[in-house]
Amino acid sequence: MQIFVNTLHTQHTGQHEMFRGQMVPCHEVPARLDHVLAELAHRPVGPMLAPPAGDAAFDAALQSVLGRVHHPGYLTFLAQAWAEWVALDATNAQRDALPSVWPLPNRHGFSTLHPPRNFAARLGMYAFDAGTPLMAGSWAAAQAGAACALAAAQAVLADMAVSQSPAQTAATTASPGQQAQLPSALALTRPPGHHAGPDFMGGYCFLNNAAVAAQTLLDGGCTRVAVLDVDYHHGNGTQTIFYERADVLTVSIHGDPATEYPFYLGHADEVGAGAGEGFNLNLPLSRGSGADTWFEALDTALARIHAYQPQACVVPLGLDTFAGDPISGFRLQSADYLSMGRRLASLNLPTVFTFEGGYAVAEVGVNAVNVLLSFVDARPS
Ligand code: Q9C
Ligand code: ZN
Repeated sequence: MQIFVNTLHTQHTGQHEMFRGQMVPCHEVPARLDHVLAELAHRPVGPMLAPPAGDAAFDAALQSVLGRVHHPGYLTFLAQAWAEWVALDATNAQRDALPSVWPLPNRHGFSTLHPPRNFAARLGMYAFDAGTPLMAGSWAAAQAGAACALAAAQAVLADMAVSQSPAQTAATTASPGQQAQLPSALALTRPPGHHAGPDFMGGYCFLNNAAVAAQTLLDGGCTRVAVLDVDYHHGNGTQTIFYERADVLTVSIHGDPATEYPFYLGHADEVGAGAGEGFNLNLPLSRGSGADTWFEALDTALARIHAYQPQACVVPLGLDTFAGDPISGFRLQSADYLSMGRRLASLNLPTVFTFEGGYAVAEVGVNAVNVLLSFVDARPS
């Protein structure tokens, strides 16, 4: 497994998030990624790499894929947001930007003829919560993270040689006698991405790294890509990006949005729309669910993905299903992540992982590496 590390991740270090009426220290902290790196140093899973620096073709590919996943107005806003925030008031340089006002499009509406000029009003239009602080380095860190997702997908594509013959690759992986080539890669990055939609940030996410990986796999010759989101929270951003498309099957196992963040999306009856009808599967589980329930849902997810016959898979890997997670409600134990890696490997697909949630900081490294190491150990090399 090739691991692309976002070396700029500490440029995004939030101070506070709004939680139950107070500002509390951020859960999504740089130490999370440091713990994964420390565990990988003890239990290596593959080479530690960086996306190509200063490579014009790579930079062009990054701008191109970001433009296919996100709206241009949103990307421009993100690129300029910090400068606008500081221009409002020089003392803002000491504070993270957070929204505190939102339009209610389904209730009172707002005039699309008069989009607001005010920065706080525009921040509210692009952000769905007050838990995703934006600071001086957020855009640089998020872009460098998306670059890791792009590089990870490109690395997998290179080893698939999918542009020659996707069908051949799929056939080869299925034949038992042969040593099939099953590349995998990880975008080891923060801030995370799966809550970021075409034109919205939230849930600690700005750019959707999993969507960047999926779109890159399609652009590289795959015709069908599956996304299997195992984070505790529904992947509302990824679902929204691909909701009307049949070339990406989005599957998410998560806390029931009736009680769990992000609340407004992630129900079982959301199956996709238009050309995408039938290509979204949500598997919401009650808060408090343990490994038995979770792995039953995983079997359902794997069966649906198998039926779709994708050429590649993207796994937004959140470790906040852990029993000790401070903001989540499932009850997986560290050993369960070994089983998770083995079960994911059983798909026998070229796979890109993106690092998402997981806020039991001391344990997130062990749990992440348990998935990754058991995944690679279960596959031909
Ligand atoms: N009472 C990810 O895991 N706050 N984002 C939840 C719960 C936001 C999680 C508050 C959680 C966002 C990538
Ligand atoms: Zn999460």
